Amino acid sequence: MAYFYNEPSRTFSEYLLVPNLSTKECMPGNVELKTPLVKYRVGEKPSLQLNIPVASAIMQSVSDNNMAIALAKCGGVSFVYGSQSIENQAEMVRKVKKYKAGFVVSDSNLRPDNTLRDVVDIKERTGHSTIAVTEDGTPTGRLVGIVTSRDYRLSRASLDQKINEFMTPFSQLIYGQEGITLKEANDMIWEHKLNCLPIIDDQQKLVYLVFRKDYDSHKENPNELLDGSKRLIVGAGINTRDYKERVTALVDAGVDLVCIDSSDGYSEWQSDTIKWIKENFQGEVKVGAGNVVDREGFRYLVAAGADFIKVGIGGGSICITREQKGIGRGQASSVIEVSAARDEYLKETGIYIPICSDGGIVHDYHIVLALAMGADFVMLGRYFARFDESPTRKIKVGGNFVKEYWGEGSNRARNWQRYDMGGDSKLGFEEGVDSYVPYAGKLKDNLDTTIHKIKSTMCNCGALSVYELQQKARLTLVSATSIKEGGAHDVILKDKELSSS
Ligand code: RVP
Repeated sequence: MAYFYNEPSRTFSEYLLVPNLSTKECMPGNVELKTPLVKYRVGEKPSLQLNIPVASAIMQSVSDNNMAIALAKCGGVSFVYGSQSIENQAEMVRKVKKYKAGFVVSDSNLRPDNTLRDVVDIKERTGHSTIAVTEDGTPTGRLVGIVTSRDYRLSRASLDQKINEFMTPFSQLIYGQEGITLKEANDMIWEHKLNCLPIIDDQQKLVYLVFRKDYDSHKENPNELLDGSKRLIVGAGINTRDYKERVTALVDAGVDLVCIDSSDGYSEWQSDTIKWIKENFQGEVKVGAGNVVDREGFRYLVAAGADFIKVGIGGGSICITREQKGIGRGQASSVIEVSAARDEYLKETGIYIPICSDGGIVHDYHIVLALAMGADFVMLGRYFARFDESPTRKIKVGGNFVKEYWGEGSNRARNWQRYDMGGDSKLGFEEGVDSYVPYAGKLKDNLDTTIHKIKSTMCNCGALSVYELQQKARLTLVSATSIKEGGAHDVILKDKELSSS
């Protein structure tokens, strides 16, 4: 007879934290959010840790090089999406590893024979008003000039005017030579009253741009997640098909860790993939695996050698796997069972395997719940898709700004490897939707608030670290009535009253 679980499958919103004594030390400023990212033996230090317990999802609409840079600057990690060519993905990883705070690879580039119309278009697309003019229009081509809004007046000029007629030509530019330090670049910016300093190599090829504002922002990121060579840490998604070529290229590009991206990770394909990576790249790259939702799945992937385990099936905001296939499990139940399996494994072996709760974070407090239930960090898609740094378009719908957000199992992403069971690919079906999420501005502004909320809740629980929270938290199930009364209730909200009058 089939096995039946005694408990229903539960999600985060069905739980609340019961406060513990908050001692006077319990202030958000004293809370430490450092958390392990990969397995380690107790008594030793994990070789990779996060400074804040968040990762961005392995998705086309979430994690590219820009997201990875923005999130690592705040102390978290991105997994650059794997549903693209190996070359493109490796290039994105390379850009993150090459990134030097304050030194930006120019993302708005044109050729001298382009027109003012192209300038207007690119400005609209990227929101940036400094355009590098290179011979071939690439970010690293030979620099021939710069265009900023000071160089043209839209009201006067013809849109067909060629860039070389109005740009500031190279002969009149102040520039820095490759190898210059950020301090030296900044001194030049101040001395010459510049907004932007191009950095070129000895063949006059553009390498970076340094902006006046970036120097200040560097000082604002004390949590930056850096490797031993002070480069930002970055992850990448892989699949169980082309992993040999993909992992080789990603390691060459400098990736710190990879994660097998699959909706159901309890499979022999994942085991083979992990073993191959361990045999060929031991010591060079760490590998996470998943997703699983129970003890058996956890133990299977750990036995294969996984460095962390990702938990969750069907809980993602854009995910319709449960509807389409009837598989999955409530995210809270999954995290609770897998964390217990991790603790059991720790007792047996002295080895700690970090757990990532992936998908289904609707409110900021769900992150604290996931950590309290035993997760070491969480992975979010919808949350990050809303920000300027996500790779999708920002558009206006019904008077409001939104960003696009689509699932890896949607027809738009066509990431069939993530759902692949080795069957007839012509019979594939969607497991994700294409959607919009409300636009929310800059990543850092939002994440700072979220982190502050997490720390505040931890203080209520009397916990000054993730580990302490995991040990001390007291969780209670909430009744349906109690959920209803959890929000504002029995009052007339002012904005509702106004909108109906
Ligand atoms: P969310 O944060 O709730 O938006 O969930 C993001 C997670 O959803 C991803 O990390 C991934 O595990 C899952 N996902 C991505 N695509 C799809 C799909 O198309 N079904 N699901």
